[in-house]
Amino acid sequence: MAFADVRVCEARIELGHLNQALASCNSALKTFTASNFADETKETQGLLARIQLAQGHPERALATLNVVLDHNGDDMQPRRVASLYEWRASTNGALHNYRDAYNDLNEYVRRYTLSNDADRTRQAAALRARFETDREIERNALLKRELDVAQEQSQRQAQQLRWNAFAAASGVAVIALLAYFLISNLRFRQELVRLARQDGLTGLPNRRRTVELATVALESAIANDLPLTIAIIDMDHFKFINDRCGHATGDHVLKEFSRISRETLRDPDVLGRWGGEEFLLIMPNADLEVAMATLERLRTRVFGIRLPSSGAGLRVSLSAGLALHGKHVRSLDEFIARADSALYVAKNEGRDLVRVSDENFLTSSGIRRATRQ
Ligand code: GH3
Ligand code: MG
Ligand code: MG
Repeated sequence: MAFADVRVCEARIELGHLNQALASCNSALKTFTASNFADETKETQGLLARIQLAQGHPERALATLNVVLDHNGDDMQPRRVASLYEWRASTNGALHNYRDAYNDLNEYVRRYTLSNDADRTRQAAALRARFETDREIERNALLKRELDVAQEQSQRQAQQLRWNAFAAASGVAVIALLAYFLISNLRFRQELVRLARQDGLTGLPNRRRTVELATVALESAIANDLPLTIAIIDMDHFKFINDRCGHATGDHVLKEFSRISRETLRDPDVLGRWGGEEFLLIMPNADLEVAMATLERLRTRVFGIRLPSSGAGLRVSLSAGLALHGKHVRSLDEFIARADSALYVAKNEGRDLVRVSDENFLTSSGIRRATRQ
């Protein structure tokens, strides 16, 4: 209420309603004084001085203003002080105290400038603060936008990484699958090749493979002018062994023979299953003497193959026909045929024998001796 009274008082002074203004200011002054509102009290007293001056009591007005400005206005808000000096200048002017009036007017101008400067500084500071705030807000918005973009980018990268990992894993899986198929296929092919070349019972090269190996051996012997001897080996009375001891025993004998051959033969020698209980032995770089010795070793070892009790009185033996490569051999077939005919002789002469094809026999005295023994 007191604050309203002050404003009303001020308005009434402006309108020239001095008595009413006086009533409002006195009412306000009473409240401010009672409440110890020093600043407001002095402002109200300043207004009372204006009323006193307007009512033609400059001495009272001066006394009042002197009280208000007892600390040169240093105990008041600066913006209120300038106008107090202005009124005191007017009061002093009315009292013809021109010197004091002049001083007050100077003080008024100084205070006014000071308060104006302070206001401007305050406004500038407020403006600067607002700018700073706006700039901070803008920077925050920018940072947020950058953060959003970075987040979006990292999400995209994570997604891309997931895709890459998935693609790499799929690639690895496909490669592993392909490798598996490739290896399986390779193994399957190797197995097929093995089956196509190997005899299932004895593990020896089968007839087809034996022909290939014999062909290579013959070509090499011709090309390098080296000796080559072959032998057709046939189990004696094998049908009889089968009949007496059973087919399984016959199989066992054939497998035993292939095992013995592996232990007995020289490195370059190759034994192939020619068919049934017949075998073709290829002996590269072996003349008839070496070949005879090899056959003799085989023959002796085979003789030691044991048969079950059902075969009591039976012995495993072999007969063999030998042929040595020479001028008279024109083809592998002919070569084998010569060995075959020597085998025929061995069978005819009583079995468990090694015989040499005619031409070779005639040309080798050493063999003559060997076969006689
Ligand atoms: P020879 O002394 O005249 O050669 O008489 P042999 O009984 O050995 O000859 P033959 O040709 O009359 O009989 C060969 C026998 O070999 C007949 C066949 O059943 C047997 N045979 C052929 N292949 C196999 C085989 O893989 N396993 C067994 N157990 N027997 C076989
Ligand atoms: Mg036979
Ligand atoms: Mg036989």
